[in-house]
Amino acid sequence: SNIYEKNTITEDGQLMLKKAEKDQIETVWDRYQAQLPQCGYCEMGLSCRVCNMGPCRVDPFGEGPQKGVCGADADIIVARNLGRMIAAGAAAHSDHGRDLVEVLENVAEGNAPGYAITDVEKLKQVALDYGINIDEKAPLRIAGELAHAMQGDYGTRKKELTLVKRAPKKRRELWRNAGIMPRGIDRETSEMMHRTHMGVDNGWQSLLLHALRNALSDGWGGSLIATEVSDILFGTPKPTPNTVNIGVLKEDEVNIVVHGHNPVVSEMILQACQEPDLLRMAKEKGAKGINLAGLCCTGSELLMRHGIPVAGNHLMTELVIATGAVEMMLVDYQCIMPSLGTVASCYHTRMISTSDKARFPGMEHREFHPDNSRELARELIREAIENYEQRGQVYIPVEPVQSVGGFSVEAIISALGGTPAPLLEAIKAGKIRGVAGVVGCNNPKIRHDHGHVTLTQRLIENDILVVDTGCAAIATAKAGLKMADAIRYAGPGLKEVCGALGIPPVLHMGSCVDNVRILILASALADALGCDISDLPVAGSAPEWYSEKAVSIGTYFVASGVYTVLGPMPPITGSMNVVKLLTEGLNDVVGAAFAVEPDPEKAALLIRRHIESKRRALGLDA
Ligand code: NFS
Ligand code: SF4
Repeated sequence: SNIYEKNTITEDGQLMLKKAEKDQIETVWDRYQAQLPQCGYCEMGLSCRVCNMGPCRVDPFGEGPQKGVCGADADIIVARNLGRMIAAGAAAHSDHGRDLVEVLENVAEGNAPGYAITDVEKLKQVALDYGINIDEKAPLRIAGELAHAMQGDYGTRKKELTLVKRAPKKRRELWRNAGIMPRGIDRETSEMMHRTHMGVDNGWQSLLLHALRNALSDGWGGSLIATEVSDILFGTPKPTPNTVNIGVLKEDEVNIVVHGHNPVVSEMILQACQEPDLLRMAKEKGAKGINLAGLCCTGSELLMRHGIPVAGNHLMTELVIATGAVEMMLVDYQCIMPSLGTVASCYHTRMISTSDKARFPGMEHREFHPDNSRELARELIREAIENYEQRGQVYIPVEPVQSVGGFSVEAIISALGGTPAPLLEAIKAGKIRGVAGVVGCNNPKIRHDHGHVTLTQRLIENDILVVDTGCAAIATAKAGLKMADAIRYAGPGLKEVCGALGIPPVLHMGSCVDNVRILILASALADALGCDISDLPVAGSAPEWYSEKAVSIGTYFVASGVYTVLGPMPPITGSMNVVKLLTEGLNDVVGAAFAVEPDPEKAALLIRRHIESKRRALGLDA
């Protein structure tokens, strides 16, 4: 096999890599090769840059120094480094959530033209969760009070985050008893930064326990707020057909691509793309229309709510530009490679950064705020249309793949006829053995999409329903596992159930903040069975993860009671104490633990074994 096939399983990826090579475009895979061999100390988590007596490293072979200048040993250094990864991931999700709360507040005050309350039912329901009296109040007034109450969750006033009430009762008691109940979203992240300062928390166990609490403040706090407020503002997703891969770009239309995470920008771009005067302008310039496509999680946000096509996931973001077909790419924040501006400089593509907190070389900065979004989006689309004339040769080598997305918990429950009971019955009867979440990123250390697709195939073949999010969800969609007739890839039981419901065996549940939808689904199943999440035949996995956000997600899954298998090894092998706690000891603390298995075939076996053992413990196959 050639180098292209070694890097990615996808046809569009392979063909685009060839094109990029011809165009002399440097990609993420080239830079990864140039970094090899990567630092062994850092790979094991044994280097520390926390203070300026360092940097320090601990020798894993026991010959060189075993302590940093301050006296920290391998256990402390590894635990501190992992804690800081989780803090960064939780901060990213939660700050994204905060931006949505600010838009909600601006909508309530009438300062956000173009934004509105789209799902009033959900607004009311979340407001009730916050203890807000909604009687005879106008939606905008409720929205204002809800935004204010959510801001309280970010701070120090609370003893417990409001939305943990959606977790099963047993789980909340467990968190209280273990001392890991999240109190404030920013508080837990800030405390993690404090604890990992030199000379504060030097107990590797207490550091890791706080890391669980910090991750829970993301899953049951910042991310959950991000998802709920996105649904309130832009609508709760319903099953919608869509198309995926690089073939969604159109040769004869103005192609506009949104990349990043926050729907606050991409939703406004979508509105502008649909405006008749701009469509007319595109036609005057000789284009057949305006084609909006997404990348990564903001792509999944638009796909979930509007069926907007997605051109690719994380490792495809440079290659999308190399088609020469993109008039404009707009980015907000997170997972946007700082190389994109350089790639775009070889084509006519205009690169626009939109967030006050995220700048990139080779991009033009045009800042979006709730009060100027609508106007700015129109202005930028006009400029993108102007740019159509500058196009050179275009290379779009594949046809798009059909898929179905939009499976919010509400949509799943409604597909089931209003209650989770039919899903439970299918699980009890053994037609569906269990449910697995396949989530997370791409990483050039793993053949692109191979982990996601192979693992998902093995699971559905064995009657395990797969729910996915983020770049994993885009991978399985591209592989055809979400086509209307994808049940042919499923085992007999899963095929029967999904066939009857008219759903694919792999359900796209959204972006990475939407992993909380999986938590809510698991809680609904646990409540219906009268058990805890850790008793359920469910599992999680992140076969190709790369980001700090993914570490936070994996950790809040485990802390919520979900056994989670990671593909790439996190930087912890320098401390066997930390490795053992995370892979075994946590079972005694939270009833779940991590496993690490880069081979998706083997990871599928681990998950199947886990699901079968949970079934036995519940007495399901007696
Ligand atoms: Ni999630 Fe989305 Fe993708 Fe990974 Fe990045 S885009 S938030 S972090 S790479 S899945
Ligand atoms: Fe070195 Fe300790 Fe400072 Fe880390 S905190 S850099 S181990 S002296």
